[in-house]
Amino acid sequence: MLKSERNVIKDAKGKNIKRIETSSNYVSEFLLRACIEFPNMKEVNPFYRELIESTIDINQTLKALGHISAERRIILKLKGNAIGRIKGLEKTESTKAGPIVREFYGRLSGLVKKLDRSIENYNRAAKKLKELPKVKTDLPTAIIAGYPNTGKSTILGRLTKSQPKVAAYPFTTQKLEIGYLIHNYLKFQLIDTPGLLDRPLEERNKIERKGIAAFKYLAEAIVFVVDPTMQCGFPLEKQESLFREIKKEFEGIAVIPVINKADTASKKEMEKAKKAFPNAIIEGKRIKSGLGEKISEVLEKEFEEKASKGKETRKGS
Ligand SMILES: Nc1nc2c(ncn2[C@@H]2O[C@H](COP(=O)(O)OP(=O)(O)OP(=O)(O)O)[C@@H](O)[C@H]2O)c(=O)[nH]1
Ligand SMILES: [Mg+2]
Repeated sequence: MLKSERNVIKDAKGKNIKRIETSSNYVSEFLLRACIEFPNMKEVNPFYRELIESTIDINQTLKALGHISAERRIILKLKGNAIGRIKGLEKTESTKAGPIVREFYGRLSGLVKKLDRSIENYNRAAKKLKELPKVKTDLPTAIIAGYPNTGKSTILGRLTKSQPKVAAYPFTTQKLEIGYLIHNYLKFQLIDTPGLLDRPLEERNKIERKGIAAFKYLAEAIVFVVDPTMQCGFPLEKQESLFREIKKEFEGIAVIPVINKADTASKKEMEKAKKAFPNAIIEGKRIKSGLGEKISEVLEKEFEEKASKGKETRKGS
């Protein structure tokens, strides 16, 4: 056989091996990415773990991932096998390379087809995970609660300098608003939760309650905003009962009551509110209430206590 003939055969083998490598690498890398991208549930921050568990069907997703990873291994095996067979072809058998490639393509596409359902399930879960809010799990955090129109967003704006970041949250049509409070060179995270902690929990379904409970793992404190003027449309008694409910739900987490709109409330309204919320901070337009300092103080204390007790680390992701 001439040298040029030998090169042609070698070239043909190389080309066929390349075809197998290209197709199988494309598929197996795609599958590998799915396996790597999905968070390890044992390591994920408990706040996100709660959210993930209430947002996606975790068993179905893990099953899909198991399937994907097993099929990926089979693809790698098939690839090695097909390439080995081509490499082992005698010079006289060069025409057999084409059928080996075609057989490989056939099995690859059969495997991919079998994965359809799992990939679909995985993609659905991955899309939902991408939509989870991006909050900082390593900062001392307070969440703002209270009936609608009590002034939660206004307070967040007053306490934090820059425009709040917005983040979607499952279980509510509204978005979380996240601001950062700097005090004594320390940074604290404040989260306004419109549509979440603004009405009795009994009005929530199970999944929504799980989404609300997730905040137990994130927050060191809850700032509960009260409107004494009733401009918000909710009588003080209702606000008191929501306050009690939130305290119970978030047992062990500091709750800071704030009587807002003190600039416009009547003396009588203020007295009634102070009686109902004796330790509340008095807040309002152009009122120097020291609310920012109070929140920072509480958050710092709670954060340090938790760290020194070595309690289940809620922080860190
Ligand atoms: N006079 C007075 N009005 C206030 C004060 N804080 C808020 N408001 C007004 O109260 C209304 C509601 O304020 P928001 O900050 O939007 O209330 P919210 O609690 O975020 O409302 P939702 O997002 O619907 O739950 C607005 O018209 C504000 O201007 C205050 O301290 N004094
Ligand atoms: Mg608001």
